Amino acid sequence: MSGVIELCPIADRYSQQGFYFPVDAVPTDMANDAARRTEQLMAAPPQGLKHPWNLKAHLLFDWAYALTVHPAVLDAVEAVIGPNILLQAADIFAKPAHGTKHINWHQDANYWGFDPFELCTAWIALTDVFPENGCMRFMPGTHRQSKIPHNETFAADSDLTRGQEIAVDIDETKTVPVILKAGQISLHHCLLAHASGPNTTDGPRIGVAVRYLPAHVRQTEGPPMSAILVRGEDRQGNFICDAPPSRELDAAAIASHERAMAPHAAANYATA
Ligand SMILES: O=C(O)CCC(=O)C(=O)O
Repeated sequence: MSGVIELCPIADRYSQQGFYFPVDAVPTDMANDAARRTEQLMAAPPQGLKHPWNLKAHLLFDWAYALTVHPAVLDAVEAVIGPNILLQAADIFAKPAHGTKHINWHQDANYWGFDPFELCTAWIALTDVFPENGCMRFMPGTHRQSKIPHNETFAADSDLTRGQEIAVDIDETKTVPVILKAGQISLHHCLLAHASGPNTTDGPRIGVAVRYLPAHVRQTEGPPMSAILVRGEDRQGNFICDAPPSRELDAAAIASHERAMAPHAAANYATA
């Protein structure tokens, strides 16, 4: 025995830097199909929903749920948060060609109260993503700080529900662009500072930010969140259970989306 402890490279880098990428996760044809469906939704959003279709989209669309439970995605998530995994949300972030929408520097956990802060986002690229089309950028190591104060700008061209942004300057020269091919994922910690710029290219930039929690995490503030056990066991039962959709936008799926989203509407879904 050498006495050297072998750390999993994903877990090791995630714990040092607060993120890991790229991981080859979802087959390209599955990513392409989900991108095509998202483009259709952008062109003709579903009518009659009480809450935004792109947030907690895994409750409305069976193809979105299928992405969140793909074994290669869950294997990568398990490497950083352990074997008992709850799916809290799958939020679709789609930037049309030549758009001004962008995302200011923020921490996901700004509005979330968790004990411990162990929520991990797997961001699934449905198109290739790179700086020109507004890929995410990460600030390494910021997950080691606690919450950083944020200002709320409510800017019309922000893709965050309250236009929130970190209230201190970020040294852009130290940031890392999250360049991914369609079907690859990045993982990031809920306290990691991250942002993304506008899409200046001729094609759309589309990804799904899937939020996973280890089952031992407790919610400590905010309206109640709900989740689905997607791997392992949930001995704590800390979250209300959501139901996965059996058919896209059927009555049960819409009811389940409404139940999960309603408590968060007053906060512009920032707490969802
Ligand atoms: O899709 C983006 O550009 C940003 C997504 C994001 O902020 C997140 O996943 O937390």
